[in-house]
Amino acid sequence: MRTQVAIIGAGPSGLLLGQLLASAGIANVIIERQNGEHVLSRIRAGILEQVCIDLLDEAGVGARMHREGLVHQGFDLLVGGERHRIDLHGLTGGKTVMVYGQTELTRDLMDARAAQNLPTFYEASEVQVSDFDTAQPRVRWRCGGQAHELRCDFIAGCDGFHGVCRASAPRGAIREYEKVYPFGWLGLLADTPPVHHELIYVNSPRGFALCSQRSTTRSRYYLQVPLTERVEDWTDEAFWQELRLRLDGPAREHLVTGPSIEKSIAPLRSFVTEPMRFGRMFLAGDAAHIVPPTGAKGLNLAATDVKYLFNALREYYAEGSEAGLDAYSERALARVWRAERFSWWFTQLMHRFPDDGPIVEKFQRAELDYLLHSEAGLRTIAENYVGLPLDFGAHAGRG
Ligand code: FAS
Ligand code: PHB
Repeated sequence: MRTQVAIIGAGPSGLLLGQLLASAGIANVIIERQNGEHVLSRIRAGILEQVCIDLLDEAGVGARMHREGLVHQGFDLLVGGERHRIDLHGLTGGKTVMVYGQTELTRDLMDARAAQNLPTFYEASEVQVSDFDTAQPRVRWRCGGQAHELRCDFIAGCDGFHGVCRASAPRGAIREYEKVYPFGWLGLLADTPPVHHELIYVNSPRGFALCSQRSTTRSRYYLQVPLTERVEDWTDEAFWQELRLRLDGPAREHLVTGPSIEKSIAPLRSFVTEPMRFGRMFLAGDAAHIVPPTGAKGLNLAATDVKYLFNALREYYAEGSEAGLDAYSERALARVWRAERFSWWFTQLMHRFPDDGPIVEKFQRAELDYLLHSEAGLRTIAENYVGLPLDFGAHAGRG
């Protein structure tokens, strides 16, 4: 079997890249370890930046997102029992974000790929990538009891944090940066109306909490929990009880509880791989980097990686130029590190770090107090949250 681009992984990165390549007439095959239902069962991101929205439109899959997504012009920070609204729209010259679950976005991409009958192998096992240091990279896997081999021009490693592509990069050619946080997020999804029309990020003495949503009838909540916690130890009632203790009066009053339809604990880490290219293999999305979800950056970073990689591949096939491919890693990493920095900073600001001692708690409160009473402070939160412009820093030659 032969194709132009072999994509490993059918999460948002792989599916979005596949749609964009197909729209440009570039042949691609997706090889995915799980089945489609499993991919859709993972409850993850909820906030889309404009860059991600535009890319989904460019891929021709934005219709339902515009119909069902919720445009948000701000969010609340609840700190020391006081609510502060971050006016994204006012502080960023009119920018907003959209609430539209990653599950729905992935479903839209899966449906579009199936409608075009594009080659996709689900439930692939023993996936191996090789020869990406030659002009004929190779992918091998087993599916339905049969061995498969695919020759291609390029491999797109869209196989997430635990994938095979980054693991296959030559050890001497890769540098990894990692910070693991001393807590996780216990998430709960319920078919209950959201507690507020916008998100509420909470820094409470009992720990971080987040009140998010998927629609006007489906809510998503998170609680900071120690890494020792197990999801099976948390009944729905225990979750709601703890959430109430972290909220303020108005939120407690409006909170509608109900049975969970999903509950899980996600670990938090900052992680970056440098470079994001190894010969003719390119890493995109969680395969290359992970952010703590506090800044709602994970999915949005994956989208900008895909944008850079798609533009580079389109340029290669249309003009025979390798300029975009050669610039991919540096261009993507410049944006990745800015989002990593914001996600780390916002996590440090909004969570409790009991092991860091009372003075760090005082620093944290003083920083929040400054930020929330300063136009510059509010603007720095807002412009990073909506997503920095794609050419940010380029004028200053910082690339
Ligand atoms: P993904 O991990 O989504 O997809 C990779 C795909 O590759 C998977 O389908 C996997 O099955 C497949 N794969 C893996 N190994 C393979 C192999 N060897 N062969 C073939 N296929 C293979 N981001 C936010 O913005 N907000 C959030 O609240 C948030 N919560 C998260 C919670 C969790 C538990 C996790 C893990 C991530 C969360 N994220 C969040 C980040 C998340 O949304 C990612 O950024 C997003 O899924 C990135 O998409 P992909 O790069 O496609 O990676
Ligand atoms: C979510 O709705 O899952 C969500 C929203 C904002 C975040 C993280 C997760 O910062």
